[in-house]
Amino acid sequence: MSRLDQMSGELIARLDSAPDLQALEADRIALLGKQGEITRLLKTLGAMTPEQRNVEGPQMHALRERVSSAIASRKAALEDEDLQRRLAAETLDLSLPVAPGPQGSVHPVSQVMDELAEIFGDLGFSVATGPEIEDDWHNFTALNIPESHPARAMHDTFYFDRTDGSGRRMLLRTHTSPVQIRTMQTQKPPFYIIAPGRTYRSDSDATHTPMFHQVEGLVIDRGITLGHLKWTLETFLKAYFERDDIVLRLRPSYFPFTEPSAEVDIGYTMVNGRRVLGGSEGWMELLGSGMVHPSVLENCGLDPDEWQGFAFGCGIDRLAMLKYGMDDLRAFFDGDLRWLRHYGFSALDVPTLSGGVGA
Ligand code: 2U9
Repeated sequence: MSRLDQMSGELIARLDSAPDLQALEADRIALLGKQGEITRLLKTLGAMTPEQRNVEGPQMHALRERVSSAIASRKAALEDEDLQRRLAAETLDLSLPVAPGPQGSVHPVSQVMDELAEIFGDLGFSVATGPEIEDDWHNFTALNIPESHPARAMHDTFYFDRTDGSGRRMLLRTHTSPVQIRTMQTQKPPFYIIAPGRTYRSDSDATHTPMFHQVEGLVIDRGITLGHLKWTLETFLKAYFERDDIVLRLRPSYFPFTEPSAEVDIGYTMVNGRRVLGGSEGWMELLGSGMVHPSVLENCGLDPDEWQGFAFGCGIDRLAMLKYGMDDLRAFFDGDLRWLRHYGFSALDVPTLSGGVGA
């Protein structure tokens, strides 16, 4: 084997195992650079006899060719290894679409409102709505709460400075009851309605926010009794909490707009130290209710001897907390996307019981 053949074998082996691109470049300069080993070798051709040059020349050029192609292929292999390493380590996928998907979700309060409309819809009720800015006649007087009545103070009302055209004080409604008053004034009985919506009271702590959501129900028909009230609430709560063992307890109470009035407690059972709705080991206050006061019917132009009815009222935020296990009312209004994502429902879901979201 000639001296150049031996040199070629050693150089190719060294280049093929160059550990990285930097070492390969250093080798390239040391061999093919201006002062490189092979460059200097080629320069010796000038001092040779023509016969010698005819023999050595092709061998030296062949050596240079083999070395530079070995460098090129090792360089390609090292660059490919580098790319594979970077691809494996990079977490940013540049092939993803730029526009993100929908960011919002259905708020639990909206979800519960839709569930209420769905369940009561099945029972023959329709949803009634009305203004959030009300006058004191529709919010109080018509509901048997006259000017001097202590219940007005109890409601911590937000009043406006202005009165309406007929001298009535304007306010933010403290309950959704004025919706039912307006319905009774403008439509004909019988009525089977629920009135969900925003209500306002000047009150703020862990369990009260100045704006909260209420649902009230009203049934006006002939021959309506407390029995219809209890059955309706039981049927609603069994569907809402998706449990057949819901038990209710009616406790005597007082509201100016109902007579008799009753607080409704829902029974719970202790399971592993937690209260689970259903059964009757303990009781939790859930909503208020009663038979519509004859004076309220009269105020709306109905004859109490012909028409009777029941009504109930409940905080929607409380209904949501109980069903979905939330513990702080204030989080409902913080606008914290993490909370909303945790408890909210996908923007594209159909947020009704029949759509299966609550199941
Ligand atoms: C008309 C006649 C009667 C609605 C009723 C309650 C009892 C009640 C509270 C529950 C918790 C409000 O959100 S809360 O603070 N409501 O206890 N509401 S009966 O009675 C009516 C409504 C309209 C015409």
